[in-house]
Amino acid sequence: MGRTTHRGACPLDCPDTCVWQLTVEDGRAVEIRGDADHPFTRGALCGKVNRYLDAVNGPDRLATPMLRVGPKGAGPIAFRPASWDEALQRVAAGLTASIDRHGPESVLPYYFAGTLGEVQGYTMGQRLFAHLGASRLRTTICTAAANAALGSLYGGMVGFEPESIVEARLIVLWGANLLSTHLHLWPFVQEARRRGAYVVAIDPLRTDTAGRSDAHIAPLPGTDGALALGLMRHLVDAGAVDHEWLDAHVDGWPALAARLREWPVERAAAECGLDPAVLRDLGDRIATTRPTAIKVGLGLQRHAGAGQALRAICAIPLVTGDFRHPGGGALCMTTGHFPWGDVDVARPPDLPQPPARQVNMSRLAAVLTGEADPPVSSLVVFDSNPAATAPDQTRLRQGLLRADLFTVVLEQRWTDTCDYADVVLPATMQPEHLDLSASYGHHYTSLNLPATTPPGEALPNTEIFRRMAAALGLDHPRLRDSDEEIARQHLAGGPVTFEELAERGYARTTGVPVGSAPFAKGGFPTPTGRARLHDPALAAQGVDPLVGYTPPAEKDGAGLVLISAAGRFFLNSTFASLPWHEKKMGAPRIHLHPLDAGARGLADGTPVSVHNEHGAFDAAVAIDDAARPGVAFTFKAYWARRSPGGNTVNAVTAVRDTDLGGAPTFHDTRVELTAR
Ligand SMILES: Nc1nc2c(c(=O)[nH]1)N[C@H]1C(S)=C(S)[C@@H](COP(=O)(O)OP(=O)(O)OC[C@H]3O[C@@H](n4cnc5c(=O)[nH]c(N)nc54)[C@H](O)[C@@H]3O)O[C@H]1N2
Ligand SMILES: Nc1nc2c(c(=O)[nH]1)N[C@H]1C(S)=C(S)[C@@H](COP(=O)(O)OP(=O)(O)OC[C@H]3O[C@@H](n4cnc5c(=O)[nH]c(N)nc54)[C@H](O)[C@@H]3O)O[C@H]1N2
Ligand code: SF4
Ligand SMILES: [Mo]
Repeated sequence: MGRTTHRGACPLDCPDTCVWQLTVEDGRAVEIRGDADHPFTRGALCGKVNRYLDAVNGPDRLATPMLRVGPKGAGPIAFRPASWDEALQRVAAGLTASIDRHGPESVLPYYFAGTLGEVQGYTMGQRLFAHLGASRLRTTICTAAANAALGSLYGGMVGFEPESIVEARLIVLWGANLLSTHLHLWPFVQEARRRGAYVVAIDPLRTDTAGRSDAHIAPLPGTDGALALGLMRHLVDAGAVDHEWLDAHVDGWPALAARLREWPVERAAAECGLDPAVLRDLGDRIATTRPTAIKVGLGLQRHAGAGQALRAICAIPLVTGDFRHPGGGALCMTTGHFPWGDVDVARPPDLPQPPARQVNMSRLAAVLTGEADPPVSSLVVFDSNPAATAPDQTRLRQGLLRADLFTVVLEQRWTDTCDYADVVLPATMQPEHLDLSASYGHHYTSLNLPATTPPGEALPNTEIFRRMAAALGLDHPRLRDSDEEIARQHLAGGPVTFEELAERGYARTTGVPVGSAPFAKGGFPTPTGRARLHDPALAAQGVDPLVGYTPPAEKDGAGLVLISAAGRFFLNSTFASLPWHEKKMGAPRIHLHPLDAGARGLADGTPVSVHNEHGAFDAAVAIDDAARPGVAFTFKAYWARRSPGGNTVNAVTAVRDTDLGGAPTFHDTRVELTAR
């Protein structure tokens, strides 16, 4: 067959959505490189995806369906291989038994962003389960607080155009560790610096990104709302409010201005554990620098007060009028700029869908252990590994071990979650299937066409759900659409055709040009086009309608605050079982400031149990002054089955909703340590 090169897109849950060049020999991928033409990829992938072919060609790829024949939780030894026919019969029988016993809402699909693609991501799964009348999943695990906050403030997940950050003169990286999690934005930040920009990182930890910024401010975790209020108060005192722009494009300023009278800089600084001079200095810079760009990370929202924090941070540029300028304003994610509403494709209006309850994915541990009525008695997991990534792991495991729970897992390799399955179905990886990828960090869409042969009998998610529908006796045409048809449905009415994407690989699809200021003249995607500092609709949800501050739930708790941030060589729990990636990350460690280690008599390398009322996990102490005193950190999404003690950091995280959006509060966690 010879050697061919194929353009494809990285499917991982990362804002960069890189385009790659894949070299294929005899149906097998042999080389992967970043596409040199793509304006955001610029010829380089990240370290972890440079080794993506370890995952694609790994000897541990699932190649046949597997049926459980032994106890739950025992791992692959409790399974035997089966044909697709037998496996699908078992799935149909399991789901049907559940429906007969407790009704269709007893079936819960559980999925997230293992692949971000519009086709393999969730479309066919959502169609099948919505048609069945299964419980609807609220996909809250990552960005729900930010979605709700920005949906209220700006009318959607929109912000400044990211490549235009080169125009900014002050860049605030607010809880955003670009060097680990948004690598391809960093060169644009560096370009801005060459043009004279000053870069400030706001993060309780001195991350690599913070260490390489011009200044680093380390507030107490979960206090960003107070910090933002204090900064806005300083802007008022400094006479830096852009009244003309505010009056023209924003609702609610008089009410917020009144609230800011209660937030002198000293109060805000005390709440954040900062010297007031630090706030004043940043406030002065913001007051006098146009354009200022505030790049807001995702991790900072994993606190009880996330909704108010995101609203308050993203209110700052409304007060300064920064959206007037290219590269000015705030940006969390770019998703709201894309012209396609996924909803009609994932849940087509012509497909009958009985009304069904919603289930919050972040509450899975509670849902499986009694919170749901009728109970969830069937769980179908795809594109996700909740046994490693969902909060309250010990309770979740009790739920997954329930004898009366029927669990199906679609996976590429044997994860923690597979241990608790009744049926494991082998899924394809990106080089083997068709997908269409928008982005949450830039403005391009890319098409990924199959280029290699999948291992054994692995199938795309879409095909697995098409066959599952048939096995359940469902034959609506929307449950039979091909992958290409689904991609075309997503593209319908948009600015680029399937053929154009097949030819060029990617296209800019938002209608927002590089170097533009999309909200210079307002036009926010709210019904009135005005941004909302005060949003009466929130009051109906029991939420403060005015931008404000919700303190951390664990504010007065004992012990250390524990942040479990993104690790550079894993992507959530993806890659965490591959030898190269695992070696790069090292065994689980808990990083402590020297003062906190000293106070506990712990030396570097001491094995400890990290524990609280929810559970415990094992790690080795790393003495590290990158941690703020009182704040410890580790990395998220190691696998439990590969961790010492068999638990991960999620054994100490709680099932608890944020103030807005029903998102989880992973970093709003207190722990104590005991030497083992
Ligand atoms: N290499 C790699 N890249 C990834 C991921 C990965 O696992 N690995 N995960 C992907 C996913 S799913 C996501 S959602 C994104 C996450 O992308 P980021 O938001 O950049 O990542 P996090 O590490 O979760 O959090 C960012 C920073 O927020 C800080 N932080 C925590 N609490 C607070 C707080 O209260 N205030 C402030 N100001 N900062 C705080 C953390 O210390 C951390 O340095 O990255 C994506 N990219
Ligand atoms: N303690 C702590 N926990 C966290 C976080 C934190 O900051 N701290 N962050 C949270 C965040 S931001 C997120 S987004 C979640 C993510 O948590 P998850 O959604 O569980 O993400 P991953 O761990 O990457 O698991 C994705 C799985 O999907 C599989 N997969 C990929 N593509 C496909 C496909 O095409 N078909 C099928 N069937 N499977 C596929 C991969 O093999 C992988 O096992 O974790 C959360 N968990
Ligand atoms: S994980 Fe992110 S940075 Fe790495 S290749 Fe994929 S899209 Fe690019
Ligand atoms: Mo995420």
